Amino acid sequence: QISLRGLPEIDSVKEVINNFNRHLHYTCAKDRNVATNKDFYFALANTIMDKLVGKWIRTQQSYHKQNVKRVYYLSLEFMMGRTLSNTMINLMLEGACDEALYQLGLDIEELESEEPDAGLGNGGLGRLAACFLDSLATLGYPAYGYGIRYEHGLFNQAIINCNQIEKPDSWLTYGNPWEKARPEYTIPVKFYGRTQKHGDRVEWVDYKTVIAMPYDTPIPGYKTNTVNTVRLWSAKSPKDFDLSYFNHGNYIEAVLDRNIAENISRVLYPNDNFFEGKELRLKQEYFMVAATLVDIIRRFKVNKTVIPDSKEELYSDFPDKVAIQLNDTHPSLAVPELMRILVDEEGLTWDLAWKVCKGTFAYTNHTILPEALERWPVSMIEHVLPRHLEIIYLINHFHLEEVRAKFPGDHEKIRNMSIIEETGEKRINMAYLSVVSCHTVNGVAAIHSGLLVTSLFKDFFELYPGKFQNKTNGITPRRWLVLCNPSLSHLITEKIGDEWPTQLHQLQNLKEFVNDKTFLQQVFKTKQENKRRLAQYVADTYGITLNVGSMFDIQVKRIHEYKRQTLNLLHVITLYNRIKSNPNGEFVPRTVFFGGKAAPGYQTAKETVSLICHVANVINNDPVIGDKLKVVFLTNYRCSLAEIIMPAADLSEQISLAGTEASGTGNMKFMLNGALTIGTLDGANVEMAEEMGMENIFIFGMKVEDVSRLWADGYDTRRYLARLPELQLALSQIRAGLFNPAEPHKFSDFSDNLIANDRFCVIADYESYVKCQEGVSELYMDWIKWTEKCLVNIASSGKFSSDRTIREYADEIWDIKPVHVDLNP
Ligand code: 26R
Repeated sequence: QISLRGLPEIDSVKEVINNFNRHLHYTCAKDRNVATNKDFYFALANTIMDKLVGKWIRTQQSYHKQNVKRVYYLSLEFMMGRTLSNTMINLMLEGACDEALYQLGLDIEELESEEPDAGLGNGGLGRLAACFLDSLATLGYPAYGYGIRYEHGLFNQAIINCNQIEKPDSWLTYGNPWEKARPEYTIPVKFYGRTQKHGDRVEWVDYKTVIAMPYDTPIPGYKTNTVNTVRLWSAKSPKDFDLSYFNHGNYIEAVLDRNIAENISRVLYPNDNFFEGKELRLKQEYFMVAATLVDIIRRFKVNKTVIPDSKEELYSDFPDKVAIQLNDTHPSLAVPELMRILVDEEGLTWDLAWKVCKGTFAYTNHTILPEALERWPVSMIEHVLPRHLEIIYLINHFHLEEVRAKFPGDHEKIRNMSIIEETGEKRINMAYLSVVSCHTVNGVAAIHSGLLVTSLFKDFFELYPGKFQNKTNGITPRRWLVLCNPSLSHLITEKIGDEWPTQLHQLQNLKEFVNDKTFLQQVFKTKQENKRRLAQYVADTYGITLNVGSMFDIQVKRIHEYKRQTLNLLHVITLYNRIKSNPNGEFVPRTVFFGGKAAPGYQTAKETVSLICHVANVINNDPVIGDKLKVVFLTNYRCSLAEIIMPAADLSEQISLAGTEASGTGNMKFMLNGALTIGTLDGANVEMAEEMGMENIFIFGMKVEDVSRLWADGYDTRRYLARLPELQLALSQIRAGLFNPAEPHKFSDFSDNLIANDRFCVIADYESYVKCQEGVSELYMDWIKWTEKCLVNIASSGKFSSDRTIREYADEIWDIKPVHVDLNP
């Protein structure tokens, strides 16, 4: 029998048991009488970690010996989720561990659930970084992730009286068995001060120093010897943090004050798609980038075998050995920082330093929402990073010379393309800085990359047409199918063999079974089992009993107006009203799930969460509704919860306004797990539809062109409302407080604002959405036809493996090759 879990050979089971007992005793210092599940988790985690280190060391040795070009993925966010089960799967230790824990009388799933998520990210961008690390290691690419070791990741969400409450996430409280501190590689990072000119050399003086301490986490590939590294920096106060205190003999004060410097890595900013120009955030970005570049240059120099005659010669092949990918503009200070190191510290000419930078950096854009673009006030950069401001001005100076040469006399264009914005408070446009400084700029889905060159970077596309590329996002099929959906994985493996987790296009081979009724039945049964698991979670967590026969209709993602959770909710209210006005009519039962965090400062998003919870309470407790309709808000949506949700979905909601969602990656996770999608022609939905065919997806609403036309012609929501009585009713019910009679005015403004200022065209797309949902319900009545389409969805999802994405980056942007790691060279 073919299995993905790895065979539980007797020797390896014994080894796991011995090491487990050893760690329980020596590492946890506990015996079986007093050990808790946490201890058992740590004993198992340490056992698994031991199995990694040999491969980890060998991999790093191979990169060094073969002196290969490396890629550095710089990101302010890595949303890794849990590590234990992923590591067991990638090392093929699952079978042995299952058996060992069984023999020890322990429940492995219970231990797995002791692990806190490493939630060092907000959403799509951070999770993408984590999927990329998995693919880079699986494909054997010499790669490093670099980021910040936030003491507190994304906040935990609680719902109290229908309102979101944020609680700090303290993922490190019990210690992190997956990381190794490297105090020997500590790096000083400078802030503040001023510059001093010595002829044409510039010196940065009177600065303050913070120490960056690296923590390494191994990233094992799936069934390979490759184990890469993600290195996260933690801020430490220098020993002589504030000399003035020590000098005044105020020893205690001086030691207490060390906390201030260490605040840099204290907490992840919880804004998703909203730029807030906070000084601490700027310091985080520079802290990460400065420490990382010292590390990269150190490793570059260590790999030099012949001592070069000059600095020019030393750095001439830097771009042949180093590729640096900027995950959005958040790490884009790496550009002026590398210029500063090369020019001020290494004494290279500006021109040569600039050539090195352009050959090294590439930039990925993840959003075109204007409020999300980083535009740092010049005054703040001047204060925190005085030398970098001068360098940015110089970069802009040479850039504008080029623009003038290309568009002589076009002053408007020159103003528009300046990296320095001069209207209002002077600001640095970090996206423009990145486009100018990088050799390649990419979007994350075809439609998004198209919009980059026709709108956000239109003028830059004229200047450098060859610079722009598309790299459609992907997800790792290991976590998002093998790990989270073992029963479906098993079913697939029985049909098409066990190579699909690394050759996801092979899922195409499932298409020959679309008419195999027994197989469809098995797929259907698997979905039912996964739905039962989610229903059990909902019963345990909220005491709500769900009808597993109902359609599980799910929207999980950050709460944002552009993602239009409100559109979904208006549909829910419409269904509610339809049942109420015709209680004995035919109705396809649905359970509508919402999940996602609202940024703590984003009022409208928080109101959306609240409204969803109020509507849920009313609907779930209305005896007329029964189990025809239920609404569940899944609190604290995160990686580990997504792993339960994705396999259990019938319908995936991907309903952003066309042109606003850069790609989406949740959409791909649902598709891979056999949900059907209702969505707009936005982000990667477009390519999903292409892969599966329009007959296998529910597409509704305006296209990008329609949206442009709507605004050009003047969008008036009242014209839509006038002919949509059901929408009018829903909005007036929200306005009048039908869902929250205790506080009837709570959502009046929410409702009024939607009508007065519908920036994301919820009202314009409502009719098309509701009609489309009727088609969904009709299809759901026929389980065979429904499951056929699910199967086509799964079979068509091969393109969305992050392995495909990473190969494209490697070949078309980074120019790096896989490295074979030999364990016994
Ligand atoms: C604080 C501010 C600067 C900020 C802005 C935007 C912080 C975080 C973000 C998150 C954005 C960039 C993000 O996550 N974008 C998402 O990237 C995913 C991966 O490419 C896409 O799938 C998704 O469509 C996009 O919204």
